[in-house]
Amino acid sequence: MFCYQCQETAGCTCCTRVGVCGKKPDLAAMQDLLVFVTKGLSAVTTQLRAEGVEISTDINHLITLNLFVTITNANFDKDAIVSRIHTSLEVKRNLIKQLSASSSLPSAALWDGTEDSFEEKAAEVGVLSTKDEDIRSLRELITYGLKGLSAYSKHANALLHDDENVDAFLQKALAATLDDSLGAEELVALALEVGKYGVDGMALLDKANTETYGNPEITKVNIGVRNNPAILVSGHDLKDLEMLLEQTQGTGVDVYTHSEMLPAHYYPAFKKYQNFVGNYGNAWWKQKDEFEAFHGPILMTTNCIVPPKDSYKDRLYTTGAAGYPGCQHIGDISAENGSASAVNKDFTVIIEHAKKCAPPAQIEEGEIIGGFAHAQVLALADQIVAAVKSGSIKKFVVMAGCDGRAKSRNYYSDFAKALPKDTVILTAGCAKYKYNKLNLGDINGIPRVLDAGQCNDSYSLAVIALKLKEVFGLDDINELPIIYNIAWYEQKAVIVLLSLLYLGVKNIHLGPTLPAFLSPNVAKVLMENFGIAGIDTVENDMKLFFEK
Ligand code: SF4
Ligand code: SF3
Repeated sequence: MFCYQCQETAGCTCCTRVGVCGKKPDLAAMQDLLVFVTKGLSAVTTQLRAEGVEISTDINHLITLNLFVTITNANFDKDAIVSRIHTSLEVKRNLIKQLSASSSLPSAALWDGTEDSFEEKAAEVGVLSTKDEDIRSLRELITYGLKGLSAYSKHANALLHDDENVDAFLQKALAATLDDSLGAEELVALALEVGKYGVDGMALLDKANTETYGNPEITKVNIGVRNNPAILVSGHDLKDLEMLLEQTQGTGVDVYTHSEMLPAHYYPAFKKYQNFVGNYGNAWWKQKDEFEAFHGPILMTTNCIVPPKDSYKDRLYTTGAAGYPGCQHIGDISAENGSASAVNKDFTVIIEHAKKCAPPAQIEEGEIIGGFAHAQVLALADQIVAAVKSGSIKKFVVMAGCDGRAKSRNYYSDFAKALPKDTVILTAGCAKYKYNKLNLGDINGIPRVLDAGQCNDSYSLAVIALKLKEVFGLDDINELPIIYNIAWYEQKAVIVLLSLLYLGVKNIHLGPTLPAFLSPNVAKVLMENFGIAGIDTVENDMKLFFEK
């Protein structure tokens, strides 16, 4: 195996024997093959579109879900991946028949095979099949960005919001990674275009979320527990949470959020559920201890799964893109019926399981505050602008992104603590858990940590920045008093990064390490053209940001 798609890749280089995330070589091989087949399928759909043929939303969704299941620690179930390869090959076979000519298709589009050939083919088509280090780096940068975009599209699709332009681009860009005629310059341009569609994809999800559940608003979220049996919901899919909350009404079972599901509490629509108690635990990587202490069943709606301990494995359920062998997967009943109607899932088995479990053990108590997505922040714009003009707020620090296991990530807690008291942190994603319980205080009533929501809500931070640029009458977003110090882990952070670059944001600091998939030359292009940089010690970075 060869995988270097996430920040925790072995030795900051690549995982070759087993993934640090727990991915085994046989699973890695099938994921490589699924990506290859999906690229081939995308070359076919792209050519069909060029011939004027409409591609169904079912096929668009198949492609995005194929990419989503290969995101770091989303799906460890090899059988589920193999089954998606079969489905994709079948769909591709049927689509090729509709083409006027298939002669110009790349070999990935033409490849077909039975299951006994999958392993052999997988060995030929992994990351290293692109020999040139820079072309490989750019192709992977694009592919990882598209994986992130797929995840966000999938969540919007679950709320019946689709954007054919985003899907058509996603497939065109995937197909372009197979095109040997594209050189480094063209691929750099394509990576930025991925960022453009990243903005569109996040805007689509923002529209889907806010039209369905209302605009996030300032909310205090309980981090303690009650004395009822309960279900813990993790991941990013709000539709899954909504269905579970509906189905738990009157059952005596409470529901808690975990990690990236925390921001669900900020949406008005979820506040009506009396059994929606609060948030339990921290970022994904602490789940081994926290899931054990929770006592009840856990529903993983997306990444990030840590291979479970035996002590709670029977309590771990997956749905959507998530999967783990031996853990029950809750499917979409509407999809099984072959209809493209609204997602429908039956969580009875989890609810019944919860009833037999002890209430969660309390691991924390108190409240945390959040809900500072664009509408809420813009409602406070006058107060914020006044604070900037009076000098009470000197700088904003965007610290969005992911959290992770690496000890070096303590940098982010220390950095937050060391920030001058006249700075405000703008955050989104699970990176916040490094500092959202530090009680950093407020500035004239404005909390010093403004949490917009999930990683996709980084879109909100961009909207806020663009609004501030307008209010202050600036020509360039980079003239704003905003520092970007972003933590990354998996591929959703890649689409967020490409989106920020597309919006013209310069001098983003990325840590705790730069991506291993950036070759020295590609890293140099990003540094020279966009001022991308890594992080140093907290002390040196404080000097860099505040003593200039
Ligand atoms: Fe390694 Fe990350 Fe790939 Fe897992 S996803 S195998 S940890 S690089
Ligand atoms: Fe976190 Fe996985 Fe990225 Fe959505 S939950 S930010 S790491």
